[in-house]
Parts: sequence; C-alpha cells; structure tokens
Amino acid sequence: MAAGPYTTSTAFLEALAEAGVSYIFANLGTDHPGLIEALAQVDAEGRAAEFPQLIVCPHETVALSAAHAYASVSGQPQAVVVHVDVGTQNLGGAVSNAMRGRVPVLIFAGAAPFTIAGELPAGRNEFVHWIQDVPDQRGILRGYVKYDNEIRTGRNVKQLVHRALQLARSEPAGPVYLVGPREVMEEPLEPYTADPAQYPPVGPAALTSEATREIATALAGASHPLIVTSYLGRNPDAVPSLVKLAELLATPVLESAAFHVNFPGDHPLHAGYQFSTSAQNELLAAADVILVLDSDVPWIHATSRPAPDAAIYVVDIDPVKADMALWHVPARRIAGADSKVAVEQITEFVRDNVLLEAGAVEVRRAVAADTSRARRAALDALEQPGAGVITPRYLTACVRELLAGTDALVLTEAITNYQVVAEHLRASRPGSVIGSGGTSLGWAGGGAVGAKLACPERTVVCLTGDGSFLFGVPSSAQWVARRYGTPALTIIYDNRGWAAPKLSALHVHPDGAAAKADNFHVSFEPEADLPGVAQAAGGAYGVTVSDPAELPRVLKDALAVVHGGRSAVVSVQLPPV
Ligand SMILES: Cc1ncc(C[n+]2csc(CCOP(=O)(O)OP(=O)(O)O)c2C)c(N)n1
Ligand SMILES: [Mg+2]
Repeated sequence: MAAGPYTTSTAFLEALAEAGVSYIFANLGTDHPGLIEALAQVDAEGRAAEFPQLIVCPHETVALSAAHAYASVSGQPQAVVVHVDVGTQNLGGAVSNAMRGRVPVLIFAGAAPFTIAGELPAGRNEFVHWIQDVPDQRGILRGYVKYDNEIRTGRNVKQLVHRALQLARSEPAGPVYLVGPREVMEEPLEPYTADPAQYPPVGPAALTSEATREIATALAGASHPLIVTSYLGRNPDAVPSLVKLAELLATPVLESAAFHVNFPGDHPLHAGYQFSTSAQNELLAAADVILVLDSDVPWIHATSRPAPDAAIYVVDIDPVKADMALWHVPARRIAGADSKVAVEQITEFVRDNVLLEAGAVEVRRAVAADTSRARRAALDALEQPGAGVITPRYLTACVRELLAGTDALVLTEAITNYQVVAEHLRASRPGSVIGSGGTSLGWAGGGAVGAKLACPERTVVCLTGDGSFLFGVPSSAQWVARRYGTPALTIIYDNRGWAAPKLSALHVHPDGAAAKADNFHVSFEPEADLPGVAQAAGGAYGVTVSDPAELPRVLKDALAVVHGGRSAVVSVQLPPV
C-alpha cells in the first residue's frame, strides 16, 4: 500500500524506532489523535513491525515502572506516553524512582491545543482542552528529569527525540520529558530521516592516572581496607572486575542499600548487606582505608560510621549528588568515573606497580573467609520457621531454594524485609536482582511486565510487601501482564499492613503513646484478598498460604503455573504488623 500521510507523530514514532525503542508504554487521551492515527496508518501499510509496539497501560505508574525495569534489565531506554498534565501527574513517584535509579526513559505527553477558532487542524474542540491548559506542565517533572522540552515543529522532532535519548542514556542516566501540543503532533511533513548514531551517549569516564595511583596505593597499603558499594552492579559486567580487585587485595566488600548484585553473595570476601541497620558495622569502624564505589548511602552516620581518621575515597558515576540537597562523605578524593573502568584501572595499577605484603594479604583473606562463614552460619540458623508461623527469613530461604540453579530475575520491593531478602537470597549472579533504586512504592508490579518483555526467556519473580503490591496498581499491572503475555511470579511478604512507618515511629518514640497503645494506623485488617485482585484483573493464579510446611509446595506449584504462561500471585501470611 502506498505510504499515507506523514506527520510529526509519524516522525516522532520513526525516531523512537530508529533509536532502538521497542515499546511505548502508553496511557492515552484527547491529546493523542496524531499518534493514534500515525500508528494505525503504518499498521494499515503493513509496517507496524518497523515501529515500537504500543502497550496499553490502564495506569501510568505501571507504564513508567515497566519502562524503568525494561531499561534496567536491557540498558535500552523505552518510551512512555501519557495524557497532558494529568497523566504526567499520575506518573507520580515512578518518575522519582527512574531518577534515583538512574534509569533512562523517554516520557512524552501531549499538551493542550493552542488554537481555539479552527486556525490549525486539531485545535481545541473539547471542553477539557481549556481545563488542561496549565501554566507549567513541564514544571510538574522538572525536579525529576534530566531534560524537558516542547516539540514546536515536526521538522526537528527527530532531533529532539535523539537529543533527549542522548541525555537520558548519558551517565548518570535518567528520565527525560517531551511535550507536544495537538496541532504540532498533526503537522504534515515531508518524510525525513535522522541518524541516531550521531547522538551517542557520553562514553564511560576513566580515573585520571593521578587518582588511580592515589587510590590504588592507599588500598594496597591499608591494614583493613574496605569497599562499600550500592549500585556498581547496575552494569553486571562490572561485578567480575570488582571481584578481581577485591581478591587481589583481599578486601571485603560491603553492600549498602543495594538493589543490584554488586558482589557475589556467596563470595568469602562478601562483607554483608546493610540498609537502615541501626547497629554499628564493625568492619566499617575498623577500616583504615575505604573505597566508596557507586553509592548514594554508603552508611548512615547516626548509627554506623567509619573511624574519624579513616582515609575515604569516593569513585562514583554521580560523585557529588548534585540533586540531593544534603549529602556528605568525608572523602580525601572524590572522582567521577565509570566504576568498571575505575576498578580495572586500580587493579592494573596495583598489579603493575605495588609490591604487596603477601603475608598480610593472606591473613586478611583468611579472616574475611572465617567471618563470612560465621555470618552465613548464623543466618542459616535463623531460617527455621517459628512454631506454625512463616517468618520472612524462612520465606526468603524457600524462595532461594525454589530458584536455585535457575536464571530467574528477581525484582525486590520487600521494604522492611529488604535486608532479610538480601541476606537470605544471597544472590550471586550479576544481574539476577533489581530494585527500583528509588523509594516510591509500587514499582515491582509494572516492573515485572517490563522486565519480562526485556528478557522473555527468564522467569521473573517479584518479592513485594503487601502495601507495595497495592501501590503498584495490581488491577492495571496484572491486566497488562495477561494482555501482553508477560507472566511473573509475585510473592507477597504479607504482614497485613505497613511495617515501615510503625518501625520509624518506634525508633523515634520507643516509649511514646503510639508504642504503649500499639496505635500506629498501619494495619490493613480486614485484609483485601490480594491474590484475588490479580485473579480478577489478570486471570492470575492466586493463592494464600500461612502454613510453613505448605510453603515450599505452594511456591513450586505457583512457579509451574508461571512456566505455563500464566501469572501467579502468592500471599504469604507473615506475623502481622
Ligand atoms: C508512594 C509512596 N507512598 C508512601 C510511602 C511511605 N512508605 C514507606 S514504606 C511504607 C509501607 C510499605 O508497606 P509494605 O509494602 O507492606 O512493606 P512493609 O513496611 O510492611 O514491610 C510506606 C507507606 C512511600 N515510600 N512511597
Ligand atoms: Mg506490609
């Protein structure tokens, strides 16, 4: 069939395709006739496969979380299309997650038409066009995106898309936002091409030779060196590089507030995990040289901190956290670099230039191995269920056994059980665990859809709190999963409420009125049938389990259902909040 009308919308979609975007996670509105028509046009021409596939998302949180997880798994940014100001607002905290997770996503929203008397095609003809005409639509996201701009003509829309994606992908990566009014998105154009190869992201940065020497010499000369990292494992290829450095110097690696596998959990130099732990970390206190590698929160000063005279070095893709109002690590040197490149530079420098005290290194290696063996044994001992009660540790141990030897991808949104999940999952394969990297709950529901689209051959497993499950708009997420054939196993750490605000209140007011009366306003009793929501919305297999003896079999059955192509949601009843 002959090519039909070519508009800004066609060029916009072409630009996304040229840039390698496979999916548009969309929640449509009156601002999108141009896009709807352009997609139908290319479909009618038999060219749909050349364009990104539109995934209908009944809630924007699901759309952006899906694009977020897709990019986390694949490195490839995807597009999210939402409706003017209100759809943008409905992105809610998902955009904060993308920003904090340093994940590239292109968000597009229409904007109210700017003509009212028929001056241009697609001018105002519905009452909402007045009501949605707000003073600063782009301002809604400005604190959370790396770039925002308005498409003013189709003639350079491809340039805008490629520039936006170039910015999104350049580290620290993040979301970008384009808006386009209806008239502009309908503008007829001569077809044109743009070369996305001309818009590469900034390449990985290396340490200067001076910084490499200083850090390598300090680490190699330390008696008690320590590496702390949170998100080096965003790039799974960086993990083996870190292992080489840690092994060369027998340096323990502590994972702090980590949502990735930064260092293999079963490695003898793994020094454990910390989230909001309130006890002083002994290794941190004892360290004389600390390398903080890719970390927003390497420790929480109020409760656990290094010795005042420790020599601290920071190497980070985002070294001074310009978008955090308050951040400080008392470092001797702060360097902006790609952690894989930097770690390899440091390793090479030590190998080529430093005469290590082999005896001391081997002693350290043996001590670290003993310590991690003891830690592992202590954790193993905690994996027994209580009397007739499923504990989070027992549940996580069951999940570990369930997934042992598989290539499953785990999404964690376990909240007050983050630490337990990290400790008992002990994930060792780089890239086998992801989290949102942010704090806006409800990421995993849509995230599972995006993750499965990014790696259809892998089993996707979500570990989520019950509150977080509900924040993820399961009525929308589960429906999308069925419609687009992205089954996942969701395991709810179901304590029938929000433990986090209760624990926070208890930390600040341990003997307060709320504590005395156990009056925290965090209970979900009587609880909704959470698996039932998934059953109703997405035809998922749903089951609730409270008997520890039943749990392994229930999980196994649910996994089998997922392997059969249908989502499964298991509510695991833990002690209530
Ligand atoms: C969008 C959003 N709203 C509110 C919060 C505040 N908040 C942090 S943790 C939490 C409770 C989460 O409940 P659940 O997922 O069941 O985990 P639990 O605390 O029970 O482990 C809440 C409400 C948040 N982080 N994000
Ligand atoms: Mg809960």
